[in-house]
Amino acid sequence: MEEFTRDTVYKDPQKNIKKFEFDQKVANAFPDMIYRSVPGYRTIINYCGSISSKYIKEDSYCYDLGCSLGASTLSIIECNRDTPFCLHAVDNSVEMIRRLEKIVAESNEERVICTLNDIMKHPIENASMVILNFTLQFIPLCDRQKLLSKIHEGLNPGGCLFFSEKIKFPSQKNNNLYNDLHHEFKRWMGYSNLEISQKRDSIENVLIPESEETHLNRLESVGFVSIDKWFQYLNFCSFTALKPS
Ligand code: GEK
Repeated sequence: MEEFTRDTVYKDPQKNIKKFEFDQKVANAFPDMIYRSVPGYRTIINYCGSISSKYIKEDSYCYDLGCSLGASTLSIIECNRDTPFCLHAVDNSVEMIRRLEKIVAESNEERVICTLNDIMKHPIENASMVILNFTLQFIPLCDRQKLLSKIHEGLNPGGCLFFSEKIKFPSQKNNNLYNDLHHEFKRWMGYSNLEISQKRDSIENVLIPESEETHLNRLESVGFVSIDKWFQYLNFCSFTALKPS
């Protein structure tokens, strides 16, 4: 069994805060880190599984893009026990994908294929469902349209994109308010002010949030329909969007 630790990555004062990376330290603490940092994370993961069972079709592919340690992947597998399909879990962090490979091997699940790859380069085809859970925010702004267009192209008619992001609010006032509330959430989850501020400095310009309006316009512009926000907790949202049948 893989052993994961409590997130102490930013616990001690750091002289030079290095740019956030999905490295060994982060991968070892990732389940705890994301649970204590993303409001509503467990709900999103659980519903990702439930919603997938409405869309995943026999003999099709599902893609979990930026899968990390496979929380969405495993939720989907659990909710589609009897469906013969194949799930491609893709991440460009070697530390994440190696750990996920071990988890999948230990579960004897043959429907999951783990691939170390940049999602910009990964082919998408015959897809009944694509998951982008908190991944687009790490893709350079100039590539986001191209990625969504590729996902739309690779989805079968009626296929579903399940998409979750940290969002930015259009007004600076609201943005500051929700950032403060998010930091309060992290304090409730046991992070110190030092941990919160060091993580914030490290992830700035690495995680680039956009407004809900920007996301909706982009999804629409590449051809998605029935774009619905099914969940929001502070500045964290989750959407479903369909390729027309
Ligand atoms: C979850 N979805 O638990 N190609 C492939 N992977 C990438 C790329 C890229 N270009 N850029 C970033 N990643 C997961 C959580 S975490 C979100 C996703 C977070 C990967 C990166 O290595 C990391 O594993 C993941 O996207 C983002 O539901 O940490 O806030």
